Amino acid sequence: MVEKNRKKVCIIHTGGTIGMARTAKGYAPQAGFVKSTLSEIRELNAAEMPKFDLIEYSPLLDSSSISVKEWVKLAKDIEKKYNKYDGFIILHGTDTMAYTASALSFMLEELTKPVILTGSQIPLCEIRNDARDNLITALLIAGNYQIPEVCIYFESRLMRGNRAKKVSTNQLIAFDSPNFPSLADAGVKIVLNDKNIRDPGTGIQMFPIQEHPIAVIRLFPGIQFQLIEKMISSKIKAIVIEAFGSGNIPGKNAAFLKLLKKAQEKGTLILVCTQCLRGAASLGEYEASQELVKAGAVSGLDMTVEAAVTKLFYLFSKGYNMEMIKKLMETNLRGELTEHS
Ligand code: ASN
Repeated sequence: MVEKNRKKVCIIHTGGTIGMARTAKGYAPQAGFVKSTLSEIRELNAAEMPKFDLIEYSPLLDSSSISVKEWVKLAKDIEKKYNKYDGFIILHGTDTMAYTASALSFMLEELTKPVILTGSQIPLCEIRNDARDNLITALLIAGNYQIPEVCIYFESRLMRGNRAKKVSTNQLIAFDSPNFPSLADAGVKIVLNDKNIRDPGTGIQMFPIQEHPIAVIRLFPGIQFQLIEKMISSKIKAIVIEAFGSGNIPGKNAAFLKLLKKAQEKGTLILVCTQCLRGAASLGEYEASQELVKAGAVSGLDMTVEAAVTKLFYLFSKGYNMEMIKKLMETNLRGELTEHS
């Protein structure tokens, strides 16, 4: 009876540390390794656990090699298998997990089921690892809870994917969601934070995104804007400026003002995010952001750069005109930002 009612989850393995094995060249993805290891984890057969199918991509990738092509493949596979499963798990390297989660949050429109990315800092092949717990809890959540969002599960926290950020290379708490609370916390019990979870969509619609010519410029004192100005041409569609504090720039720097003017003349969208981990870009708050306001810059508010970049790809792929894209960049589409009150 229980067997009949058991939920079904599709696990898609893309690569990353979780399924790596020791090789002569250091940890590297190994085809078939996750499958054989999962068959040895007794708990996965418990009645409370959902049943699962495992799909292994080939080649398995360190996530530093994952890009738009893989995002589209993932989104298409999820769309194809959507009706067969109650939820989806994506095993993914941690390095670019927040980018993939953000991209999927935009591409998987009108989501009604959980899509949870997880991975680990230590591979499953090691005696002491975070892989086993991350996978078991992510599976339990994907199978048993109706969370219609693309999420990241890592070290006891379920986070909205487009709010998450990798914050540590060596701690097991590798991710944070600095500007939005957890969707669920897995302590002694798994506690859902219902009020933070988005309402379900009307039924999946997948929109494939493409890459577009955009650039991210992180400001630092002493930056030579003359070098960057050369990059601005009518070919570049948007620049994301990672500004200081609440969106401030060296407003008296002639080379930077020249760059802003050139971007404006070429019709390049100027998006301003903050370098700070927490809080938002708030243009006009300080005199030091006035030149951005004058240049018609758009505020990235409290979006992560990962969300900002993937959202730009999504909106440019939709073919909207520049005015519409500017408006939507400041609009909450998937819970990725907090709108001005
Ligand atoms: N380099 C690995 C990756 O992103 C890191 C990890 O998964 N912990 O694929």
